[in-house]
Amino acid sequence: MKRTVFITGATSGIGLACSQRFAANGDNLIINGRRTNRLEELKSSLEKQFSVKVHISAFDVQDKQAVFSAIDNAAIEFNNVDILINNAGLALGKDFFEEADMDDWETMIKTNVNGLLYVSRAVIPFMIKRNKGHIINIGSVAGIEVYEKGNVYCATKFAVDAISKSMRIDLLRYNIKVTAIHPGAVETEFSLVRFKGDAETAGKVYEGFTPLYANDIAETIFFCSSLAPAVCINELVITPTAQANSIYIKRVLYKPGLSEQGFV
Ligand code: NDP
Ligand code: 8X3
Repeated sequence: MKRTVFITGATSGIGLACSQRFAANGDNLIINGRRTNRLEELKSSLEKQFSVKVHISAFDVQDKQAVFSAIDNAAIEFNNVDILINNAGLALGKDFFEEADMDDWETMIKTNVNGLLYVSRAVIPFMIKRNKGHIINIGSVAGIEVYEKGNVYCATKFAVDAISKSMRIDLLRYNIKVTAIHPGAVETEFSLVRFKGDAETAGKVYEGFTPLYANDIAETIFFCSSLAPAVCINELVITPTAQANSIYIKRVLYKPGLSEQGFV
């Protein structure tokens, strides 16, 4: 059956892969992000390829007013929303607590926590009206164990975990499913954003092991969204086989200057 799926952060990485996976299933989409050129290209390619309807809802999730006015002004599209994928998010910097840039902290909190809250509050009334819906929040292994220099990024993902758990309780009476997906290392634009365009440092994050790719997460999210109405996956942690948790990754490094093999 065709569903309507609202995906935040659809211009790249996991959100982009979800857009492609759900469209391939024949689902109609509402896609969000700030880079409107990418949203327009995505809309036109998905509509052409899969004959689905794609509505663009471009806004910055940090901006409460923009979130509510974009969603309220497109009530016709949002009326039918079956699945909300709260994916928009980012890390900025990886620094010791006392050295980290406090503007980076604020941007992460405003995006990963406030943004998820605003979007959810704007969309949930449409689900309540239909007495059904599925909210899928993208957390992280960083929201399960903290790691050195992860401080505030980890805190935002711990918040996503807590918000998901409390949404699940509070929305029980409306028959709304809440799933939290906690990925490990996924090679996307995530590290390029985190290291502010430094491609060499970003590349090192995925060196010496096979990471997850955005499609792996999209496939997992799609699976969670396709179960019987009475079945909900509450939480799911997914890592590369070479990653045990947010701290331990088995890397085999052969590069000059990184000649030792083994765990890093
Ligand atoms: P990408 O950088 O590839 O994608 C991030 C997406 O979020 C982009 O589409 C970006 O769109 C959007 N976004 C960022 N800030 C905002 C904003 N203020 N308003 C609207 N959209 C925004 O990274 P990933 O795909 O890897 O990340 C997706 C989610 O997965 C994030 O929540 C991340 O924390 C989480 N995650 C990622 C992991 C990884 O290893 N990659 C592991 C665990 C979790 P635009 O710039 O156009 O606004
Ligand atoms: C992204 C994964 O380990 O870089 O959430 O924090 S990690």
